[in-house]
Amino acid sequence: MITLALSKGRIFDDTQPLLQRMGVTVLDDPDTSRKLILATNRPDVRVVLVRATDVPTYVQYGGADLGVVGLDTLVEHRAEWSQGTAGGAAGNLLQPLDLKLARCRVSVAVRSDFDYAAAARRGARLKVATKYVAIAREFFAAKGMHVDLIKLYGSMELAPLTGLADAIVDLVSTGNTLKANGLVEVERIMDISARLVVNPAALKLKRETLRPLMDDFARAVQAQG
Ligand code: PRT
Ligand code: MG
Repeated sequence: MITLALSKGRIFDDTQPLLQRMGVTVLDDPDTSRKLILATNRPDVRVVLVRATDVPTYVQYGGADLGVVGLDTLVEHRAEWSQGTAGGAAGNLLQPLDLKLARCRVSVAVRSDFDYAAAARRGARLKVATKYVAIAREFFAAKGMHVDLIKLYGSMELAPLTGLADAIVDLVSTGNTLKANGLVEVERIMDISARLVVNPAALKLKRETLRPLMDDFARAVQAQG
């Protein structure tokens, strides 16, 4: 049995056309079913639904053989892991494939009335709220900017509006959310897309079924253009 970890919402939805092209159909609808383990039309392939931030953990520990996760989440996971805060000992993650879906970017945004460029020139110490502490730390360190990072788990856009922070580091895709909240994008940190991650031990033990499935993913990505 091959277990594929997906998160509900964007990642699950965007992965479906890819799976369809591979001839894999998920038989339950995660929006109406309460099941966390979903069968597919292939008796040897099943899907498990986990939180987006838990996908790397599931795959790393072998709770799933492979998974789909945003590069943002993967980079943060790796940083926590190397700092030893993710706990435990498990195999590494193979990241064999850019699935080119759920695309967005990690950016710095501020209130439209905040002069970010001037603050940066002055060497002002900025308060930055984000879910992406590792990505933000690395980015501002490379720029030589001093920042106080404030970890949030959601609704980052609210932080500059309430005075919690001067800036946020968050995902942007259309930019509509920033606009609706009177924020502007001032720096683009990295481009993001979903990645297929694989458990290396599973690749050894289940090579005969897992390798062809990975090849199917690669072909489906190429076909999607
Ligand atoms: O929701 P939960 O806390 O369970 O987890 P999650 O928020 O990590 O999951 P989810 O499903 O929201 O996102 C999963 C992955 O989708 C992310 O890790 C990204 O790799 C990818 N992705 C692609 C996005 C977006 N685009 C995106 N636009 N994830 C989130 N957004 C949010 C963004 O945070 C902001 O609030 O959408 C808003 C901005 O969108 P625009 O179009 O208004 O700019
Ligand atoms: Mg979300």
